[in-house]
Amino acid sequence: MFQFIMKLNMLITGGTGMVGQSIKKMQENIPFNCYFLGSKDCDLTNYEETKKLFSKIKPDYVIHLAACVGGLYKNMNNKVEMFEKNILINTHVLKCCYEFNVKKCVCCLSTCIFPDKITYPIDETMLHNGPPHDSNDAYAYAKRMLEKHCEFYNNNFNTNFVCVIPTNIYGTHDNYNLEDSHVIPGLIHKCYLAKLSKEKFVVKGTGKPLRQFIYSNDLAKLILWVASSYKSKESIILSVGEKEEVSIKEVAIIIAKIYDYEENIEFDTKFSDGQYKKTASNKKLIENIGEFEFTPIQVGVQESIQWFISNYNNCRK
Ligand code: NAP
Ligand code: GFB
Repeated sequence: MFQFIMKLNMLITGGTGMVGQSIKKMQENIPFNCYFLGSKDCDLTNYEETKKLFSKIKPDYVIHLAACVGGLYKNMNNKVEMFEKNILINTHVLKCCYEFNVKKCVCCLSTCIFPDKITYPIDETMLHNGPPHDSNDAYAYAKRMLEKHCEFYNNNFNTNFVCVIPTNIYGTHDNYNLEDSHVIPGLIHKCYLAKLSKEKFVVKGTGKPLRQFIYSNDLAKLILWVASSYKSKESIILSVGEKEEVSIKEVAIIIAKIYDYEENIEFDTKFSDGQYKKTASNKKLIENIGEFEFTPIQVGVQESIQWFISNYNNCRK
C-alpha cells in the first residue's frame, strides 16, 4: 500500500511583500503546503488574530518576513510606528511559533541595524557593539530585539528560531512609493516620471553613500536554503560581496541608462544621505553554502524596471 505522506505546512508572513513574492515564484520547488499572507489575512500587531491564524494553519515551518518597512526617509520620519509595529509583530509571531510548536522559524533582520561607528567589513558578531545610525534607530532597535528574543526562546525552550541579515534588497513587487520606498524602487519610479514629463531626474542627497544591493530572487533562494539546510541557530548575513558595493550615484546612472535618460540626472543635497556605508561581509554565508551566483545589479534593475512599467497601474507606489 502507498504510505500517505502528509505534506508539512509553511507559513510565510509578509508573503504579499517583495521578498515574499520572490519566494512564491519558487513554491513549486518547496515540498510544503505554503501560505503567503499579508496584513489583510491577519494583522500580526494583534495577538488574538495571530493566534487564530496559527491555530488555523498549524505551521510546521515559518519564514517570518512581515514588518513595517521603509527607506531612509520613512524611517527618519516615523520612528514610533517603525518601533511599535515591528516590536508587536515580532513578539506575536515568536510567541505563536513557540505555543504551536513550530519546528523552525527564520526571521529577517537588516544590515542597516548594525552599529554606526564600527570597523569594516561588518560581521554577525558585531550587532550589539554600539548604537545604530540615528536615521533608522527605531527600526534597528526593534529588529535587534527580534534577534535577542529568538535567542531567549532558544535558550529557555530549545526552540529553533534563527535570524537572517539581508543587505539592501530590491526587485519586482517592491514598494515604489516616492516618499517611503527604498532608494532603488524610488529612483525607478522617479526616473519613469521624469522622462515622461521631460524633467530632471532628481536623486536625493549627494549620491556618495555606498550600498550593497541583493536581488530579491537571490535572497529568496538563500532564505529557503537557511530554512532547509542551515543547521546553526546563529544569525547569518545574506549579502553580495564587499566588492559589489556601489554608490548611490552609480545606481542612479544604471537606472537612467536603462531609461535612456542619463543626461538629465541631478542631485538634491537638501536631502539627507543617511548612513555613508554599512559594508557587510558574506564570508560566513559562502563558507556555509559554498559558492553562490548573485544576479548582476544591471540585470536585476533591468528586470525590476520592466516589472514596474508592466505593473504600473497596480503596484505599490
Ligand atoms: P515589504 O515588501 O514592505 O512587505 C512587507 C510585508 O509585511 C507585506 O507582506 C505586508 O503585508 C506585511 N505586513 C506589514 N505589516 C503587517 C501586519 N501588521 N500584519 C501582517 N503583515 C504585515 O517588505 P520586504 O521588502 O519584502 O521585506 C521583507 C523583510 O525583509 C522585512 O522583515 C524587512 O524588514 C526585511 N528587509 C528588507 C530590506 C529591503 O531593502 N527591502 C532590507 C533588509 C531587510 P501587506 O502588504 O498586505 O500589508
Ligand atoms: O534604500 P534607502 O532609502 O535606505 O537609501 P538606507 C537611502 C540612500 O539613497 C541615501 C539616497 O543616501 C539617500 O540620499 N537616495 C537618493 C534615496 N534618492 C533617493 C530616493 O528617492 N529615495 C530614497 N529612499 N533614497 C535603509 C534603512 O537605509 O536600509 C531601512 O533606513 C532598511 O531601515 C534599508 O533597513 C535596508 O540604505 O539608507
